[in-house]
Amino acid sequence: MTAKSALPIIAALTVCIIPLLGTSPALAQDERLVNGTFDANLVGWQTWPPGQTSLVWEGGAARLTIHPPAAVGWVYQDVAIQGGGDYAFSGSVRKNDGDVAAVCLRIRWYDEAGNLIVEVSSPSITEDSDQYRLLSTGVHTAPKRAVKARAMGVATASGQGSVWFDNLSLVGPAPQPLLSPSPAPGSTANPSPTSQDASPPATPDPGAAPSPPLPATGQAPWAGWAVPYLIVLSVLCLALGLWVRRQHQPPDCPGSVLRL
Ligand SMILES: [Ca+2]
Repeated sequence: MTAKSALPIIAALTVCIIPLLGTSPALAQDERLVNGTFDANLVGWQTWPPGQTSLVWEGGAARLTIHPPAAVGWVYQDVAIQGGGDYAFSGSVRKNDGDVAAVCLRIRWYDEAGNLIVEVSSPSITEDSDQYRLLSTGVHTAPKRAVKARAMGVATASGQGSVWFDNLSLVGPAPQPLLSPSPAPGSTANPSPTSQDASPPATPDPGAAPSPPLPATGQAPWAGWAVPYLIVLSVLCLALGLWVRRQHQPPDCPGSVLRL
């Protein structure tokens, strides 16, 4: 193979390999709340109890007011979470109202049936100040059977009182899609030699283009198809190079030996 004919192959490999090397898995940790910074509105947030709490957007923050006879109220947002994942809830709180006794942040974990499993809270702020102060629950592991978290800013009041929240953030993993059930330990100690895969692949759609196999945990996402793909591409480019070379060669003399 001459250097000239090898150029298309080198170019093709470069074009294919560089994007593959740039492939990286998505980060597992992410912000789970919507509009926790209250930049322009209160979208995504609700209050409890209805009729005895109100929420007003005020200067890029959320002002929660508790109205008697309620003595406790909260602003909250529900989000889907991954059971067993680690989550941290934090935010800035401004408590400068003598009718508000205390304010804190809280996570409540719920199971698939909507039952409250357990809750965790940050320390409480009880002293008044005109400044925003940071509160955090710290990192907590969601119960294994939890599917939903309720991120709450909670205040207790002795009259009608207001408290302000901003930069609320619940950081943790997104819920993972359900995987096919794995066989019970010991049930497939001696798998049948005729069975190559316990979980048959999904029925292929004859009109759909073939998709690359899903990567296993810890395996590069392109490892399954990159090598055969590059081999086929290399063969095609080699054939193209030979064909171009042949087009620019004088015809072989009768009786000459075919040279590659
Ligand atoms: Ca804000």
